[in-house]
Parts: sequence; structure tokens; C-alpha cells
Amino acid sequence: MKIGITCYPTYGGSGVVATELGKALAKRGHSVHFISYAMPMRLSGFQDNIVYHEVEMSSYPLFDFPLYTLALASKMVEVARYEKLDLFHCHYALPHATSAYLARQILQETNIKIVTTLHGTDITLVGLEPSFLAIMKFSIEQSDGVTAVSRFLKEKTLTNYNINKEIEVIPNFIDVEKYRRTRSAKFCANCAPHGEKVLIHTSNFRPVKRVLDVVKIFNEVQKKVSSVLILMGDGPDRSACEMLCRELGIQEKVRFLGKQAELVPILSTADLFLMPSQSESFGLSALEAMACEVPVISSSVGGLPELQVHGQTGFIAEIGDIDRMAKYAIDLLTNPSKHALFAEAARKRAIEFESSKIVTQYEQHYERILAHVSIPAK
Ligand code: GMT
Repeated sequence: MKIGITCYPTYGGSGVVATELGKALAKRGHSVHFISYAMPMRLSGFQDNIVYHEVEMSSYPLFDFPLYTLALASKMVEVARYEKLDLFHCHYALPHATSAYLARQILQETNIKIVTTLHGTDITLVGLEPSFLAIMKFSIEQSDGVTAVSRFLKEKTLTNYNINKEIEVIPNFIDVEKYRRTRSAKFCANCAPHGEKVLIHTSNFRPVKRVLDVVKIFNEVQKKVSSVLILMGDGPDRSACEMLCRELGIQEKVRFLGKQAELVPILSTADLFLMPSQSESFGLSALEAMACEVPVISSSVGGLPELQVHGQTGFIAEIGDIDRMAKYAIDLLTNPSKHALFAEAARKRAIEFESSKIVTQYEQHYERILAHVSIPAK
């Protein structure tokens, strides 16, 4: 198949999923064309069957705001026409599915299809803004195939937008060969020189991630357990978190690593992963941690209970229940045999999301869409 993938290229789950999917499809012999305004973060290095097409943004004195949706649609038309694409796969609905719809209207001489994968905040936050509601519903309904990364997200989409459309749940996935616990003595000696327990969080530091709660949970834990906190990623709440660490007097125990490309060596030093999000449609970073044998303490929101098994791979608590999350963390960190069981269960659960199985589900979804066959009910 010839597939055009459009995603946000930045540090974020939907871009990661889109890029890893594209790379896996290319390895299976499909021609994959990434179309975005910058090279997706995990798309470095040459790989057979992958071409990256950059959306050029022209500036014109009249355009106070860049016309990205139109520029993207134009690039999609160009790539589809000359590369003879079979389908566009849009990750994150707005504006990608809207641009794809426009492109398909222009490409009337072809039979190109649109598959849209819903990731989370496109549905739970952005699309719910009153000004976007109608265009979101339209763009989803006009897609030939729609997938969601969790059952939670599928239900939210159907109810929030009153959508009349089949949505197939295809969960996120992980390369369990690449994501496996390694010995990273060097990094560990640096961040936990006295054998402290290591708690970790990674995100884009948006308010929805509640990273301040991560700091507050750690503050309670470090009173009882000799420990350090590693924070990976960057975003709007980072400064507030740094300030809170100073206010609590724990700044020496908290390391802000910023954006990191190589996660496995860092995750491999961790004893616990914290994800107290306000909303989380899947929780890809929790899956990455679990694959590296790191149990997860999370909130009970969105798709997290579909990934995490409470009392086996980690613990789940109500949003904002810092005390309970801290108690769960202390319980695991002070009980080595229990921790070992949880670490093993986390890895085992992650293997259920092994990439080859899930990539096949996407391939089958494409085949059904190209053959106009409806999606089997689950
Ligand atoms: O908010 C983010 O974490 C980024 C966002 C994205 O679309 O880039 O992530 C969403 O998609 C990820 C990949 O499918 C999911 O694992 C995240 O749970 C989801 N984030 C939220 O729902 C907040």
C-alpha cells in the first residue's frame, strides 16, 4: 500500500504512535510518506520505503495567521497525486482530518481514502471548544475509517459529538524488544548515587498531566523512603514545578532532564512511574515504562484502567488523591518482593501491546477501508 501519514511532529504521544507505525509499515514493504510541517521527532535516519514531505508555509502580509490547514491540504494533494497514494492516515483529528477531506475533494480523479486516528486531547479538549464542534464532527464523519486508541476514547467520541460512525479501537503499541530493562549503571550512579529509589514521570508538562501532583506525591514519598524524582519532557507547567520543588525544599532530590530522545536507559533506572493525569486516553508513556518493568501509580481516568491492572501492574487512585498515590508508592518501594511481582506483571502486560500484533490491526483496517468492508463489531 502507499500510505500518507500526517501527524504533529513534536514531543507528544500521537506523533510517536504515527511515526512508529509508519516505520513498522515501511519495514513490511509499504511505501510511507510522512506529511507534516517538521520532521517527526522519532524519524531520524534513512529508512527504506519512507519519504518525508515538508509542508511549506508561505508568508504574505495579509496573512496575520499562518494558513496551515490549507497548506497541509495542498501538500497532501501534491503527494497523493505524484506518489499515487492509496490513503491518508491522519493522527490527531484537527486539523489533519479536515485537510485530508479538502485534499480528497480536490483529488476527484482518484479513489483515495482517509483514515483518522483519534488520540485524546483532540476529542476531550480541543474539539469540544464550541467553535470547533461542528468541524470536528464533520471531519470525523467524512473519514472513511476512524480508529480510537481506547474504548474510553471511542465512547467519548460517540457521545460528545453525537457521531454516526463506526469507530474501531486499536490500542497503542510498543516494541518490546527495544523497550526492555537494560543495565544503565552509569546513569543510575549519576542520578541516585546512594542507591536511592527512583520515581519517574515523563510528559509534555501540560496542565492536563498534573505534574504538580507528581511533585507533591514525591514530596510525601521522600519523607519515608530515600528517593529521587526524575522528570523528563518540557512544557507550560515546568517552571511552576521547579518553583514548587524549591518551596518544598526538595530541589536537590528532583532532576529535570528536559526532552530526551533515548528513554530506555533512563526508564531502566526507575522503580516507579507516576501518571496522575486529569485526562489520559491511553497513556503511552506508562506503557513504555511498563515494558521496562516499571510499575505505575496513576489516576483512574480515561483509558488508563484499560492499560493498567490495579493491584498487579501498579495502583490506580482518584484524580488529585495525592495521599493515596503516595501511600501506594511507599507500599511498593518498601516491599521488595511485592515490587518484583509488580515489575514482572507490568512487563507481561506491556507484551500484550506488542507492536507487530497492533500494526497488523492497522493494516487490516486499511485493507477493509480500501475494499469498502465495514469494521467487525467488537
Ligand atoms: O497530551 C498528550 O500526552 C499528547 C497527546 C497527543 O495526542 O500527542 O497524547 C494523547 O495521545 C497519546 C497517544 O495515543 C495517548 O497515549 C495519550 O494518553 C493522549 N493524551 C491524553 O489523552 C491527555
